[in-house]
Amino acid sequence: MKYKVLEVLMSNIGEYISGEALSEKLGVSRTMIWKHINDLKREGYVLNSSSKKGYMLMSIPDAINTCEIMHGLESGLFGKSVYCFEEIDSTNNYAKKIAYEGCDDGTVVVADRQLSGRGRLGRSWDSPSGKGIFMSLVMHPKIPPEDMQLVTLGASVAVVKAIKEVTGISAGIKWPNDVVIDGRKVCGILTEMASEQERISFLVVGIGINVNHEDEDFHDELKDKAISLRQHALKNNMLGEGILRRSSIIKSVLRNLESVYEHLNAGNKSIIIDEWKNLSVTLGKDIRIEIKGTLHEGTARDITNDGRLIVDCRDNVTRELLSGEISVRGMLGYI
Ligand code: BT5
Repeated sequence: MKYKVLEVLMSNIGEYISGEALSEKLGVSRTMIWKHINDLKREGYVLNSSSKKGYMLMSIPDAINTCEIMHGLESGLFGKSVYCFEEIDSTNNYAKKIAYEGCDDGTVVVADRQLSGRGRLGRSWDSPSGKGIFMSLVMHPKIPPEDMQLVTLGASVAVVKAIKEVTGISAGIKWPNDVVIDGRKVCGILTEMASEQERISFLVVGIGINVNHEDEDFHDELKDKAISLRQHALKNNMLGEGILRRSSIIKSVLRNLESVYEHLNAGNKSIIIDEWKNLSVTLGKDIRIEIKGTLHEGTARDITNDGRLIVDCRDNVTRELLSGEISVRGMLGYI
């Protein structure tokens, strides 16, 4: 109910709405409305209260809640069902649980903080409170399991577009799943699949984006390989109103990812591949790859139409790499 009150206030931002009107509209007592208003104030919403005129929403914090995410959401399928948590072990874990229980295609799970955020291959994802976006989407794509990698590539394209739309920052994609700015990682994507008899039962696409981290919010071992949007924006005098609103970025990711999803379901793989290639910072680079403990050096030439990286190696062998089994490092630094 608290977020129903917020929804009405957000639709009338800058205008007073009386306690009586709120109570009639939402079918709860004025005392309950007053209690919810106080709760919202505690969450950082700035509200003017006037005994004669009622309540007016003045400013909105960078909060993660269902109302913030669903208000003004332009995607149709993605975000019809949204689960928000202040704290959770991992949004991917929760998304997998509800996917097994049969939740809808496009269900979104978001948390303000993760206690055991996960990366690939048992690695962890640093997820401090109030700083980043930690979200997972449940999808039932109409594609064969071997094309799953395209969903990860498409998700990275959607993230780059959303970052550009909301903040003006240009990011690139390091194959297969990292979004990078200034050679540092700003976003990681973890796609997990449940399949049966040659078909995908569901995918969970987990997206972590560093948004408002300051230098001290990154552990020492991440300080020179991670970056937040805020850090880049501050360095480049791009931080207009002084705050990057995580919910705006989430909404833009959902809209852009929905368009990727529609292309994939319609069999238009080449649109995703071409967009990915335009944003790639890996193609054309000399890279070092590790396959089952052996190091190879070569040039990343292209990707296949199911998303494998084609590398011309120095030993004159061309290798096609599928994510998950290898690690890629640039010869010069992180990319
Ligand atoms: C990834 O793995 O990049 C996938 C990360 C996916 C995180 C999201 S958050 C929502 C959803 N729920 C989850 O539990 N996970 C997903 P990988 O390529 O394995 O990269 C992991 C490595 O990135 C770590 O070993 C660190 O070196 C580095 N790293 C960890 N946290 C980071 C951060 N916040 N920013 C940049 N780099 C980080």
